[in-house]
Amino acid sequence: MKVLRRCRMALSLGLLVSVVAVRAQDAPQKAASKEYTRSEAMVPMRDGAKLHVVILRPVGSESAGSPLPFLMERTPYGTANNSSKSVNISKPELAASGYIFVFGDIRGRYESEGQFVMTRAIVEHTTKNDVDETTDTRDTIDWLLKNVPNNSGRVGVLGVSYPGFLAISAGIDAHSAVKAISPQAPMTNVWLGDDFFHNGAFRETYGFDYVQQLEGQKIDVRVQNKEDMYDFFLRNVNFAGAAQAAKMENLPSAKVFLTQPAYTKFWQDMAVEKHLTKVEVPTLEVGGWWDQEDMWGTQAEYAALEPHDKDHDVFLVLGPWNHGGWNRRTLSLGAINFGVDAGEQYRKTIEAPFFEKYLKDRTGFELKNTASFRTGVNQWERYDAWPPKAGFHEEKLYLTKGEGLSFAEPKSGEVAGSYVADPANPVPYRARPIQPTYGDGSKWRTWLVEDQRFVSSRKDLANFSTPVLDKDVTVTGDVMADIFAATTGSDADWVVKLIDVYPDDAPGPMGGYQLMIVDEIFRGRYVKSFEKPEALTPGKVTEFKWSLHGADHTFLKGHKIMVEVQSSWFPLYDRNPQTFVPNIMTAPASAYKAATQTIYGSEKYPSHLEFSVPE
Ligand code: PG9
Repeated sequence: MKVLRRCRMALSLGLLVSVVAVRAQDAPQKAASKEYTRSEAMVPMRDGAKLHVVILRPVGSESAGSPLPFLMERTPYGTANNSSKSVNISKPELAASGYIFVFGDIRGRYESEGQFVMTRAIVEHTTKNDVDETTDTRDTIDWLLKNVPNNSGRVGVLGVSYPGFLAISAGIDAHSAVKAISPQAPMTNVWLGDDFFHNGAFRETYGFDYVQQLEGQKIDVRVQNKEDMYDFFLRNVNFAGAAQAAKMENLPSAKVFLTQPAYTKFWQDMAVEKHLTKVEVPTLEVGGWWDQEDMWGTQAEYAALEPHDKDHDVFLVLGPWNHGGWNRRTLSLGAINFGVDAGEQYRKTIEAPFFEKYLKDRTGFELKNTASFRTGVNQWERYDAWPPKAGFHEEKLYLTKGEGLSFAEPKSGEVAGSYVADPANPVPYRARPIQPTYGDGSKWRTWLVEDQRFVSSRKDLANFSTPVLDKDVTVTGDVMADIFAATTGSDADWVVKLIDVYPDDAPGPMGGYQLMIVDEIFRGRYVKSFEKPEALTPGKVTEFKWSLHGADHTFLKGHKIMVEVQSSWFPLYDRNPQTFVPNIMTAPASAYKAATQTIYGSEKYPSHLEFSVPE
C-alpha cells in the first residue's frame, strides 16, 4: 500500500523562492525574455490535407548549440498571433528554458485545410482516410522531426481545454517521440461533465455561444447580444427556439444537441477517458477548483490513468483557479484572495521542471503524484494519489429539518425542506443581467466564486446550514451528493451547492460572503440510465446520487457550512419542463409546469453529502 506523503509545500511565496534557490542550477531559468525566430509551414497529413503550423525557436538555435526538443500546442483558436513576444508573455518559464515551440491549427480551423469536426471522436485506423486528432498529431510530429533542423527528437505537448483534449490525444497511440504531455482542463466527456452537458442537463448558454463561435465559420466570431440572456432564453422557451432565433439550428453540433439529448453512441464515442487504458507517456494533468468549463476532464483523465501508472509517470495538480487560471496571475479569483500566486508557483516549480525532466533530462521535478492547493487555509498539500485515502476517513453531512446540516445521522423527522420550483421564474446561475458567455462585459469567468447571497433568500430553493463552526473542518477529495427527493412533476433537475459562509465581520467584501466550494446538477430523468431517460413517478421518493467533484477546502472556525438545493440554474442549464417529454430541446411551452420539490431527511431517507476529512 502506498504511504501518504503530505509535505506542506512552501506556504508563502518567500519560502518558495528559497526552495527554488536551493536547486538553482536545475530550476527553470528566471523568466527573462528570450528571442525567438518565427516560421510557418503547411504539414501534409496521411489523407492529403495540409495543416498549418507556426514554429518559434530560439534565435541561432537552428544551426548552433545543442539540439532542442519541441513543445507543441494544437488548437482550434488560431495560431497567427504567436510570436517571440507572445510566447515570452504567455509561457515565460518555458520560453526562458528554450524549446522549439510549435503551434498548430487543427483540421478545418483558421489556416488549416480539411473539415473541422467538434471534439472529433477517436476512430479505428484502417484506411488512410481514418483521421482524428491522434493521427493528425502523429503526422505533424513525423514531419517536424524530419524537417525542422537541430531538433532533439523529443516532443512535449500541452494545452488548456480544447487544446487540453488535443494534448491527451497526443498520449493515445502516441508517436514514439512524444515524451511528456500536459492536458490542462482537458475537455474529456462533453456529455457527462464537461462543456455541453452535466449529468444530462444541457448547458444551454455554453452550447449556444460556443457552437456558433466555432462552427459558424472557419475562424472564431464571438456571440454578442445586448439582451439579458436570461430573458432571451426564457422568451425562446427551449433550445430549439433559441437555435432558430439565432439561425444556428443547422450547425453540426446544434443538430446533435437537438436530436440526441441523451447519452447516445454519438456522445459515448466522443468520450476520451475510455481510451486511457494504459500510460503511454508521462502525463501532468492540471485543473482548477472553480473551472467554469472543464471541471470534469482533469480529474476523470487522472482517475482513468492512475490505476495503470506502474512507473509513476502520472501527476495531478489542482489549484485555486478558474479555466486555465494557472497561466495568469492568480493571487485572487473574483473577490477571493489566496495570498499567494499559486499559478506562478505551479508553473515555476512543477510545469517547467516537468518538461525539463522528460524533454531535457534535467533534475528538479520533485512532484511524486498530486499537488493540491487547499483553499480556506491557502496552502499546498501533496498526496500519493487523488483522492487521498491514507490519513483520511469518510464523513457524512446530513440535511435535516430541525438541525439544519448535521454530522449526526437523523433518527426521526421526515421532510428536510421543500419548495415550489416554477420554470416561469427559474433561479439564475449568476447575477443578472447575463451577457453571452464570451460577450462584452461577461462575468462568465468568475461566476463560480460569485457571492451566492444573490439567490439564497429565494423561496424556490432549500438551504441547510451548520451552526457557526467551533473548529476548522477540512473537506478533501470527491464530494458526493446523495439526495432523497420527490417531485409533484414527472421530471426534475436537482442542483446541490456546498457553500462556505463567511462570518459577518470578515474583512472587506468577504463579510457574510457565500462561496461555492463544489456544486453540480443532476437531471432526474437519467436516474436509472443516461441512455434511456424515464419519467419520474410524481410523489415517489427517489434516491439521486452524483458527484459534486473534488475539493480540498478548509471551512474555518467561525464560518458556517451551507448546502443549497434548487431545481434550476438558468440559463447556463436549459429549464427542465418538470413534465416528462421525450425531448426537452423541443418541449412545448405547455409542458413547463411548477412543481413542489421535497427533500427528505429522515432515518429512512437520509439525504446527505459524503466526503473525506483528515484524521
Ligand atoms: N471549454 C472550451 C471547449 C468547448 C467545447 C469543447 C472543448 C473545449 C475551451 O475552452 O476550449
